[in-house]
Amino acid sequence: MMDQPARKPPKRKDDRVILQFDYDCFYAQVFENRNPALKSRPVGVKQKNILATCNYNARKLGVGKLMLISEAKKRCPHLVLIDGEDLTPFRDMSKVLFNFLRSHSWNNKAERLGFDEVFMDVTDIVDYNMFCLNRGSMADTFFYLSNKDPEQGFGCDLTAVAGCVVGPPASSAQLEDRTYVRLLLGSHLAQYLRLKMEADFGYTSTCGIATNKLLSKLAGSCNKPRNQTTLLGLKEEDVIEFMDGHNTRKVPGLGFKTAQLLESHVLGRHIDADSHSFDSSLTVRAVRQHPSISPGSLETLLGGPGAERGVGARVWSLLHGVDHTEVKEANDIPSQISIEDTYKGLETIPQITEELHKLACSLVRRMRIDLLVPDDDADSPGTQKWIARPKTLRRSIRSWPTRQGAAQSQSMNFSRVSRSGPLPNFIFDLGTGIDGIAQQLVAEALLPLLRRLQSDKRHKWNLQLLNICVANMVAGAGDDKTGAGRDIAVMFKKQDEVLRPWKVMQVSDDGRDDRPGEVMFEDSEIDVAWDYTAHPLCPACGHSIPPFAMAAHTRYHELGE
Ligand code: DGT
Ligand code: MG
Repeated sequence: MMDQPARKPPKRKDDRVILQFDYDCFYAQVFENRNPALKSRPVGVKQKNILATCNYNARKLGVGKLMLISEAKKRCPHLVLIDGEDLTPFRDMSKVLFNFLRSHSWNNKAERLGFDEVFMDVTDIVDYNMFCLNRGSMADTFFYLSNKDPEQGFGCDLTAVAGCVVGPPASSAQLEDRTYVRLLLGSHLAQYLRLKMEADFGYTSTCGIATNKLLSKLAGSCNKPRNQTTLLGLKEEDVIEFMDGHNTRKVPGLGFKTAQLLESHVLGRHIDADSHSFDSSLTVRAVRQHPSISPGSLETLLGGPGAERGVGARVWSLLHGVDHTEVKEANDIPSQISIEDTYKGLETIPQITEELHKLACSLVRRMRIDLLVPDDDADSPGTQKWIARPKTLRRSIRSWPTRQGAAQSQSMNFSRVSRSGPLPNFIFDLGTGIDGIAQQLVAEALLPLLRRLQSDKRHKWNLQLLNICVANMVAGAGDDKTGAGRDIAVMFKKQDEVLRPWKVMQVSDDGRDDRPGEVMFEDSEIDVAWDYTAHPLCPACGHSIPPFAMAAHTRYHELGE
């Protein structure tokens, strides 16, 4: 007799509550919030020749995400198309909404995936509220949002789960079931956060509430948009039933390639690796129940060179709705913030000064978005503090030789050349406007660095690219001594992992990347002494301006800045 493969169901763990938020048609909502008149019209966000997304008015008319523009226009001639090539507004809004959600976390387990998806492990908040719960007055309950301040929270009716439910209907007897009470509380917290996000920022979202990341993501997509779904998977068979109905292609964590191999194996025929359009009807049930599928056989099927270890057991678990992965702790300190633009050839210092000023404004804006958080210890509300301070300022250029300057440019690398220096402290001054800081940065730091690359004042530039970048982040440096000494290298690594799919997407879909390109010549350390030579002061603003930049600076004031 042949050995039956070990097909024991994996071990479950149901003591967590995980929320998965996904903003509805995210890019489209960013534009709708800028221009509310768009909310009643079909809107598509265009990147190259495809729709990155479209709003739900457009979806009702047959337009879909990632559709070719030509096809979308055919289906909906009145579609309002907006260019979404510049990811800055999406990144900025993603950050704002993430910070809002994260500010409600107690354990800091709030993980951002891409721009529009956030997982939160709210087990601690829910357990605290379960502990405080008065089962005699479920209809009139107070949900505590803080374990220190009993006034922070909201009233809710706990006689029913908030929003939609998948799984068997609830009954009052389930109040004895801790998993049920946790999910019940989780659903009300999710609803509170969704409605508050809508009221405060104007963004609708969809949320899934379940006992692990996989299930919360799948539950969330059951009812879209502007809705939420709780998976009441209290018994093993409830979870299995929920999973079984899903198409293998839709199971997060399985991946396209794995789903394909499973299909080929179960259906007994080869599925073309390129058939992205192949719409499988193969369900999780069909794979799970197939007699030859077991953790061991999955390991053989999916393992091999380059495959992760234990892939068989992991996939076996996913097929059963079991996912022990933790929600990562929030940490959004980027390793660097880099802004750049390309040009047809900047030739004069006034031109360069003007462009540097624009880049400096963007840089300061990005620093304030990415590195400022509300300061809860401050006396006045609305005060913000820096979670990290970059220590280094790097400026890179790419320059082509001019005919006139060909001889000098022998020494000027044609690829990127960088110079670094310490980042001046005034950049952290929150009392000065972005524009003022940018101006000072150009005059006192960026132009002097540029001069170091070319000492001949009559030199004619032909700049193709300017990049300014702040790096060498020190967490909580400066006023917040407690943050010092944390291992931020590890935190950066984590952050990179979280955002990796996006980085790839940004590069491949947009041909753009946040990170500066390869630097051919890089200062190995900060070796550039700052040129603090006293410069004449501008009569209008009092800033010290190098003589050669004074004309551009004066023009700047004339423009009414
Ligand atoms: P939803 O969640 O179905 O209401 O719609 P979205 O638009 O929020 O779609 P989602 O959650 O899959 O992705 C969030 C944003 O990310 C979306 O607004 C556009 C962008 N995005 C997602 N996938 C792709 C992609 O494959 N290519 C491009 N260019 N952008 C994408
Ligand atoms: Mg979305």
